[in-house]
Amino acid sequence: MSKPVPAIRSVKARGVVVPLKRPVKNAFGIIDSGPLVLIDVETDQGVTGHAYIFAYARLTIRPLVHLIEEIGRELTGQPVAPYDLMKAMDAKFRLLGWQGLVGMAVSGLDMAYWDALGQIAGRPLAELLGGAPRPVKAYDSYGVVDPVKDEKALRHSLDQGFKGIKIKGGDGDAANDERVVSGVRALLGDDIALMIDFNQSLDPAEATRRIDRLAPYDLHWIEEPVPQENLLGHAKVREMSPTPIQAGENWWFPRGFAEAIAAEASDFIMPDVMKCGGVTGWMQVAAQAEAANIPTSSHLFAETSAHLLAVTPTAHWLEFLDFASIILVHPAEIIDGTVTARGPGLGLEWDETAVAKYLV
Ligand code: SMN
Ligand code: MG
Repeated sequence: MSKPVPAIRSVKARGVVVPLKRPVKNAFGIIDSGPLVLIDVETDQGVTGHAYIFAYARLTIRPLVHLIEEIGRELTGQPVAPYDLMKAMDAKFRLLGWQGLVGMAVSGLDMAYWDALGQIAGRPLAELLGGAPRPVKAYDSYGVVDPVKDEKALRHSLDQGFKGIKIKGGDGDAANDERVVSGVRALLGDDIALMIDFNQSLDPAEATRRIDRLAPYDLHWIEEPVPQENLLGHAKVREMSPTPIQAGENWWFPRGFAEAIAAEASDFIMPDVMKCGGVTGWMQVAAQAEAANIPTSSHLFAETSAHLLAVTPTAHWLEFLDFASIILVHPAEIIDGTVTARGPGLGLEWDETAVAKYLV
């Protein structure tokens, strides 16, 4: 006889705002601290599943904590079964819609469920999903940079073995983009992948103009040139672009990717595990990406994404943009420009002293 499925005892959520080593300036403003929500799913097997989500702003921490705990109250006593959780949440939020804070809460719960299952099995998530942890090629993700002021930091990234660097564009005019890209390219040399992220700040015509101007600098990808919901706009820009287009951090759940892929919006995709439906949603996105032959990278969440990219057939790059290290006992480690997933589960253990310090 098989063992009973573990059940939920309680769901707790806490908000923290952590300091960042490097603020992330983008086309619309600056992220100068890390507003996170930590999720703890206690099971009846003596194990508590952990996951964190990124609230984007201080303002959304409390609503997210509330959503997670209120949804969690209804889950108490039910099995730790992520697939069933997703089915139940789809039904629960069908009329409301689950994009936005609700989707972030649901995806976070899914991640914590998987973490609990991994801990109970005593195995890393990548193994539960049929693979094994392996070194995943990572790029160091910057905000807006100045090739002169940030030279030391960029050189440090190279010393860490990163073979890719992402910077932000669109916070000034096209000439400024070119000044920054040419300066950074000169500093990195020809063999490092250099990506630029416009964070949805351009219209299709302007995006095409700027991308043409940046063509001599051999960019690896152009990210979110136009608003994320403008799939046709992405497709138009892509058609004209000499450089591959990257997008996906703001597409919601596997359905969002199905629509984007059908629209031929992007050469590459980079699902965000907190917006694509957690681990369960990611695997469904990865299957679509394989079928459509689309290189797949991650957005934020290096610790969890290292597990997922290890079992993603078209795995491309892991984004390293560190928000959580400071509250983790075992932060993601960069070894020769790669990150290897750690278990058991997602490998997330809270440093409670740090959590107490940054709790809001
Ligand atoms: C980004 C999004 C949200 C927070 C930080 C950075 C950015 C990226 O779009 O691709 O990393
Ligand atoms: Mg981005």
